[in-house]
Amino acid sequence: MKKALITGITGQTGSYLAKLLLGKNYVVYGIKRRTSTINNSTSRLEELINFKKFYNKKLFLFYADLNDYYSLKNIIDKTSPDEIYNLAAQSHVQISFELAEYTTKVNSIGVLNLLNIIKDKKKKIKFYQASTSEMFGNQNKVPLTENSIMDPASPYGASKLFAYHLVKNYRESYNIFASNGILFNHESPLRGENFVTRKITIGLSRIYYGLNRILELGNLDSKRDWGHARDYAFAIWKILQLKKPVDIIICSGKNYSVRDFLKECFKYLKIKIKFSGKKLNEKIYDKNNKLWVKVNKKYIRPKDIDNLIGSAAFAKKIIGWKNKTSFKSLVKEMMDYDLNKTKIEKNNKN
Ligand code: NAP
Ligand code: G4F
Repeated sequence: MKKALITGITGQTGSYLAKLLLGKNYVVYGIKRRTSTINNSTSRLEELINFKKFYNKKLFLFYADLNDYYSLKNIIDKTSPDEIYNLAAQSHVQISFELAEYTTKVNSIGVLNLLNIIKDKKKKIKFYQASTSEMFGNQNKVPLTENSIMDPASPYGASKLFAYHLVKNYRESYNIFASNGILFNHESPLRGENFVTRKITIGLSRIYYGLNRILELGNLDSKRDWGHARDYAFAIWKILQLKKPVDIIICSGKNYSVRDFLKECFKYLKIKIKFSGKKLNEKIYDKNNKLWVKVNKKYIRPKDIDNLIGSAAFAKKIIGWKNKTSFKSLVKEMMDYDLNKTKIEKNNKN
């Protein structure tokens, strides 16, 4: 029975990965952070924690932090994993402009801590690093490949690029099995509520049921290559099953703007809309002139990436992976989930 340690197990992709590995009969260890509200921190793992009969003996959570070297070493010594998936990060790009030092400490030095522990172990541990398309920044030549120039546009992107290079350097210097999965945006009903897709599906659901009045967003023109976190968790696992470490892009190969995402959600709701104004004055109304969405400069970043789109050709060749969930199905699944959740909340209020 294989043993895996997942950092970031309480996050979106970590929870999908945990479920996948438990289904493959792994023993799964995860780290969680101390929070003032105990249940909130593990809410995405509720299904796995509550399904005791099946998973109880195979899922174990420990308190640790990427910036607490001793806590990480202690857990790795105790559990002796075969594979470590490092998904923990301060993962919000806009917030990284405000928390630049903290983001760098977690996303860069945290990775260094893990690599140093692995380097000193006798046991060969396979290491996965959650690298990102944000490392590329604004590039004219698209689709982006593993050989594209990397020139990040945020403290988050820079912190992840530092970690990406550390992974390559430790692999080459100390012969450890360490891979970078360069993942493009992946979403789901478990996506953090302040990332744009989930903010939209929650925001529109709440306006639909009369619980909120308006949704405020930032840059509607930027394009992202969006996939489903469940599909991407599968790719992450496949990357660590290879015989040799790699640096590899995982993406859908298609991109859409934030405005396209909004349009698809309104289409799902069967609400006809019209756009008015430009840039900071842009607004979206329905046919009864009810205002649903407006741009607020608060959500515009000091610097943004306009156009992210990747090529999944190398992933197809090396791990036989191809994106499964279409943009339309992704929107549908997220809207179904948030509309249903909001409906229950509304009924409980009445
Ligand atoms: P997420 O939902 O924000 O989850 C981040 C996880 O990291 C959470 O479990 C969080 O714990 C944990 N964490 C944060 N700071 C930590 C620290 N100092 N010590 C230990 N744990 C810490 O992110 P995600 O969407 O699942 O993404 C997973 C990883 O992939 C991240 O590294 C992200 O940067 C990277 N990535 C994501 C995407 C994407 O589109 N989703 C694309 C490329 C790369 P709490 O639950 O306590 O906050
Ligand atoms: O949903 P986002 O915050 O995701 P972003 O910045 O692309 O980062 C995500 O994907 C990366 C992979 O490329 C990950 F590495 C990272 O951890 C994270 O998961 O923003 C997407 C786009 C941006 O251009 C942003 O300016 O949506 C635009 N946007 C417009 N209004 C907004 C909003 N983003 C957020 N979060 N909130 C808004 O109100």
